[in-house]
Amino acid sequence: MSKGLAESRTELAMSELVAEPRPKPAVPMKPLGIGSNLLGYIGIDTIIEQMRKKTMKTGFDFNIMVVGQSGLGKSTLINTLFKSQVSRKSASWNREEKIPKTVEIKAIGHVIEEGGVKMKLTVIDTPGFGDQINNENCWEPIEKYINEQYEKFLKEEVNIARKKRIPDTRVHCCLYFISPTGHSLRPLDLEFMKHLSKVVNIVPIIAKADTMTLEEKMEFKQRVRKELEVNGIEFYPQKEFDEDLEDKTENDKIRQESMPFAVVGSDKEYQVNGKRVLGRKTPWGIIEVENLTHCEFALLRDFVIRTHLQDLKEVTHNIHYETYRARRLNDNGGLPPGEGVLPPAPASPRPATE
Ligand SMILES: Nc1nc2c(ncn2[C@@H]2O[C@H](COP(=O)(O)OP(=O)(O)OP(=O)(O)O)[C@@H](O)[C@H]2O)c(=O)[nH]1
Ligand SMILES: [Mg+2]
Repeated sequence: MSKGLAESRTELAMSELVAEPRPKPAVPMKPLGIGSNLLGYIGIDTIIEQMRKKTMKTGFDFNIMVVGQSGLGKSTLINTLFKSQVSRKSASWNREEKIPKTVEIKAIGHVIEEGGVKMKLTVIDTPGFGDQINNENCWEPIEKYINEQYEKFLKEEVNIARKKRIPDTRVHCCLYFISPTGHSLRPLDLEFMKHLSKVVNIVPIIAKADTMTLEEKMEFKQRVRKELEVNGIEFYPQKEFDEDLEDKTENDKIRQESMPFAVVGSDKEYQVNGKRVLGRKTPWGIIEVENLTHCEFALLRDFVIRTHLQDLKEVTHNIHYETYRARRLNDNGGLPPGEGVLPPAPASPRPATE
């Protein structure tokens, strides 16, 4: 079912927009004045092609983080993502040994190229949290990491000699792993999401979904949605950022039906009907992670990469980073600390330009 990344939303939208290729003018057209031929072709629609070419040249960054209690399969899901259709074509990823317990925040990067477009996918793995006797404020190291990336970006942005293209290490999406208890969210889950949903796009997911029956899964999903609503926790895609009715209709469906995606992870491959698939072998058969009748991993991957990637990046930049930037600049007289404060502008009049 999976097709290339090149057929992402952007490209589909482009093919719709440029349904009928128009001839390009041989010489740039003069601006239209009053009385000029209003029916003449200007070439505004070529902007899409120009943007496409630029993106092909520069590529883009996408950074995704996994967070949750220890042992819920975060590191495994990262491997699943890298080994799945996302990067199978370019995979040089051959880690067969057992995944150890994660002890520090670690970013793993991978360049994926499809249809001439390069994506630098970075997955940030975090150690399980909530294992301590006192779990108060245990989300702090994660919030600190997220803010550090905003700070790095801000420092680059306010530099006088700033880079043409600022490397983007900001976390665009945070997958929050919920334990498949079938009961309710733990206070820790609620606390984490309450705090972090203000600084990053959180996508809640139910981990190890193979441990639940179909009915249990449906009920649990409903209960989690309800609890998030009752506690006023906004996850991605946030209602307030829907841009139009089309967005709202599409996102309402995701918010009310798909979330939280119930996923299964595995980095082991098995032979099923003559095809090699990623799966988990059990006495009852093989659970295929990319088979939609088995779990929602493929839905999650498509949501994050094929339909909402650009939006995740935009919300990160326009909302979360902007909030951080405004707060930071406000606190420090217009510049981040350590950079000094600009002296007042000279009172002398500007030199004449003409
Ligand atoms: N049943 C089931 N087991 C899984 C799944 N994903 C991972 N596991 C198993 O769960 C165990 C822990 O997986 P990890 O990926 O190391 O978990 P983690 O969340 O990274 O743990 P920490 O690094 O301690 O935070 C391993 O034995 C995995 O094989 C899943 O979807 N279903
Ligand atoms: Mg781990």
